[in-house]
Amino acid sequence: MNINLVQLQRHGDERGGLIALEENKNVPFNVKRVYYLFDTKSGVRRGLHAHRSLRQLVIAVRGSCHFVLDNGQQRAELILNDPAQGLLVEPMMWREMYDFSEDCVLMVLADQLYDPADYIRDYDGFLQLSRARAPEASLAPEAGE
Ligand code: T46
Repeated sequence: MNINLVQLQRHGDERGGLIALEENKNVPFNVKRVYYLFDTKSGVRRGLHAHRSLRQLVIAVRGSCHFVLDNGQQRAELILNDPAQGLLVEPMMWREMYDFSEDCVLMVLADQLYDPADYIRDYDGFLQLSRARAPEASLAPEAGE
């Protein structure tokens, strides 16, 4: 499964670091909303949903967490721990985050305002919708078959 990581340029100097985020430049969409997750308690799993149409760029600006992505056919996992790296999360991607470090601040840029109706919080429902949207992908033979 393709994991889309955006490498962000560090502009820091001897005084410290600085990274700039600009819509439709290093952020590949119009930014309508920014939010951040912090003070996540030990042992907590967050996310556990997909979005119907939301695009997001997720950056661990401090600390680290594990990030699971699932497109309905494949699951991939990575550790976010670099403020110079953004994870692009496309629509119809199930996501789960866990193992947050105590100091973790996960900043998320989104291309839409908050809309609870955009969330799919039931995994079986997500799988059904994902197969209905891309039936050919779920039936496609593996390369070489
Ligand atoms: C996502 C992952 C990475 C708002 O009122 N406005 C907002 O913009 C957001 C994102 C949330 N909320 C409220 C809704 C809940 O009462 O904040 C509370 C916590 O939200 P949620 O349980 O959805 O948080 P996470 O950490 O499970 O998921 C969040 C985002 O919701 C989600 O879009 O991709 O972070």
